[in-house]
Amino acid sequence: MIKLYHNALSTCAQKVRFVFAEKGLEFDSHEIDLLAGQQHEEWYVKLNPKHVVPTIEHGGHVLTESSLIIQYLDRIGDATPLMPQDPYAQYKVGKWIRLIDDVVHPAAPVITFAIGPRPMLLQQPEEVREANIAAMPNESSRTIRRSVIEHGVKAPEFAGALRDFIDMLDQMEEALGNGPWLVGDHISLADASVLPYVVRMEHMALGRLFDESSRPRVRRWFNEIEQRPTYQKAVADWAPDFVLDMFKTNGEAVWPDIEAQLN
Ligand SMILES: N[C@@H](CCC(=O)N[C@@H](CS)C(=O)NCC(=O)O)C(=O)O
Repeated sequence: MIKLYHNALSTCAQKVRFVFAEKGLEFDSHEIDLLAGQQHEEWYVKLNPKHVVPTIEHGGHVLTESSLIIQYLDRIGDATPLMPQDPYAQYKVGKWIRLIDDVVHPAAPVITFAIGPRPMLLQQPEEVREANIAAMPNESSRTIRRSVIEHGVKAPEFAGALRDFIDMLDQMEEALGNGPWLVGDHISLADASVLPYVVRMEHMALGRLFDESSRPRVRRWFNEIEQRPTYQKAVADWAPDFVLDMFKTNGEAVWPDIEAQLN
């Protein structure tokens, strides 16, 4: 059994759990409480020196980096391959994976922490919040985290992060003009890679950026994925209602400020 260290709402963990489900693979679940700072505990850092989830343990090996993990799962699982056979289609899947790793994922904590958990974090005693941020190993991530928690969607980093998410939606809208999935006729690792970031927008009340009138192909793609039992099992079932309600309320509250940045 593969051991998975993950977090219910982490984008990279959603991606990996979705591929587990699509490949019909099971995992032995070890949840890491990111808001409580469990990712910084010594035993976990030995497994994942970047202090992040997800991590898997399989066959005596420790594997990190969600994009590499999903490719590994695709190779070891028996179900229909999520990487197409055609070399050019493989290249296109690789480009989506790179877009997520290089551009969209780095923007995700900005979007998330400026909106969803921000009011809750502002209620924590400052020393608790600061201790958690201080334990993050990357200096620029610490600076950004402090800024978005302090200034919310008015933080200087927010507009650029939002633009990165919107560019992703535009690229999806264009790609989905060729068929129901991002690459080829079947769901692939490209769809799995992008999915959590679309989900994140939906959770933060940003779903209006891909509704039937703004980006109808992305909306239909998302509707299609939401109906898959694998989505239910890997993403929806892990998201606690009270957290989703909190994110949505906080997202609605800041929507006017976000909308102002779009014009
Ligand atoms: N490149 C890594 C990034 C993983 C990552 O950033 N994980 C986030 C959750 S989505 C995390 O664990 N953050 C820890 C923190 O916020 O302190 C991967 O793809 O696995």
